[in-house]
Amino acid sequence: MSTPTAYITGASAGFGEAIARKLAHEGYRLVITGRRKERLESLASELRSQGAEVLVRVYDVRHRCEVDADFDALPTQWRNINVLVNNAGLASGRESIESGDPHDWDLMLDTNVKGLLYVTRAALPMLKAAAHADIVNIGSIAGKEVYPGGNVYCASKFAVDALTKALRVELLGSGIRVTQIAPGAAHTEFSLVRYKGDADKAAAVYNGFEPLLADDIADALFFAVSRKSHVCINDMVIVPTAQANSFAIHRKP
Ligand code: NDP
Ligand code: 8X3
Repeated sequence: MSTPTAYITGASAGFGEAIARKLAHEGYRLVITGRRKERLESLASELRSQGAEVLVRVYDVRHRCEVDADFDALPTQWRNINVLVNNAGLASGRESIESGDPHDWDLMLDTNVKGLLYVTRAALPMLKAAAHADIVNIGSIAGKEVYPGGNVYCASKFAVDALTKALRVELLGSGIRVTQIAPGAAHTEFSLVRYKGDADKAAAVYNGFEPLLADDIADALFFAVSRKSHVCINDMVIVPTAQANSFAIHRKP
């Protein structure tokens, strides 16, 4: 069998970076994408030095023309994608709808929902051409239950949940498995981005309990994509032991 190829969006940090490391370690070729070129190049150099084949693509998932142009320009030897990981995403702000900033809403909906759609649409012909393929969408516990101040971010992740189910119906019979991983609180750059660089606010999110780490999600993703081809893991909701749902976290004083 030829070496499998994974295409990972948002690989310059957090889950995407950990997933790239895990899949490289497991022998995958990787296409890693994001907006921060230096970070992607540095990760690619590290993984190449360990023997992995890695291609870096730099674009913004919010811009459909950029996404389409980048997929059109993918070199022939990189078009045999077996695993698409739709991971690029963010939260921006945590205000009520009444006091929220519509720019934050646009950013979240354009990235988390429309970006995922643009990338999936562009990748589908390649996934369909593969003997075995997986689409793994990174949703969230926020896509299962809303929490105070979560409003638009939660809506964007409810949309990821719906789109995952829609794809599974549409791709039935194609052999493409569609999986959602819905993590709870995980210590990445997520909160730093949500609170716009306020490191104290970001750190406080993880006070008093042990959050998930990006590696926990990378391990779960590898478990899903490495099942026998007749087994599809539809949905994995993964939370820290100290978290019961999207708003109940047990914090030690
Ligand atoms: P990070 O902030 O650490 O990483 C986010 C990644 O997304 C970065 O690589 C970033 O790359 C990329 N990204 C963001 N916007 C864009 C864009 N417009 N175009 C291309 N790439 C983009 O956060 P996480 O790793 O935690 O987040 C990854 C996913 O996991 C997100 O979808 C998030 O909603 C979800 N999630 C996170 C949880 C958590 O608690 N951490 C829990 C549940 C779900 P760059 O800036 O270089 O473009
Ligand atoms: C990120 C997890 O609970 O902060 O999706 O929204 S949460």
